[in-house]
Amino acid sequence: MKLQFITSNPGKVREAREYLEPLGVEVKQVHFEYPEIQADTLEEVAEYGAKWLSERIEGPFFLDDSGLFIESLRGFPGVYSAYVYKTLGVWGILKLLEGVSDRRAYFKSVVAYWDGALHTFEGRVDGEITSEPLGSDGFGFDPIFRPSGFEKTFAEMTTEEKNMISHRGHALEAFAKWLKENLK
Ligand code: ITT
Repeated sequence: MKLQFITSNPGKVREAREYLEPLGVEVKQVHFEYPEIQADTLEEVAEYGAKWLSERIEGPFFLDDSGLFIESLRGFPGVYSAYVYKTLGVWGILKLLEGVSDRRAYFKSVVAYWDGALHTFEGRVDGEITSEPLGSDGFGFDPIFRPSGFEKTFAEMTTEEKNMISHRGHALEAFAKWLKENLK
């Protein structure tokens, strides 16, 4: 089957393809700007976006809304991650954490799938913010995020390694399981 993935982010597409294509799901990237409302949670942002798109896009599609939540910054940048990445970047985050010993953070991803009804799938990965950027793979905040129990940052991992433990990998896993059970 073929599914439309509404996103402007090629890193997300690479990860979704790597995960879903071996399962027989072809992923077609569709660029279609949708409103990302100002809300407290990723779930609200994803659900609003999916409903808005459902009135404008033919056929089933999914989107992914994700963010980096830093404990000592009370969850910032969270739902504002895309904007903060564009404005402050990884160096801006490192600057905010200068001298801060509590480096705990997590990534969260909400995948919203629309097929006439809305289905959402979530994933989370815990880890810490490194003191410097490491690695050149991945995208976004990957060079400064080291998942718990690993020596490498996400940017030092292959897409396959990252998918096995990441927030998006877990959300895609739940999504793939649901597709398998519901699309017989
Ligand atoms: P679309 O909305 O078009 O899909 P986007 O990049 O704007 O693309 P989001 O609104 O979900 O995506 O923003 C999430 C931001 O959080 C993203 O731009 C990255 O900076 C960061 N992010 C999310 N997942 C990440 C990951 O797996 N690795 C590194 N950074 C990530």
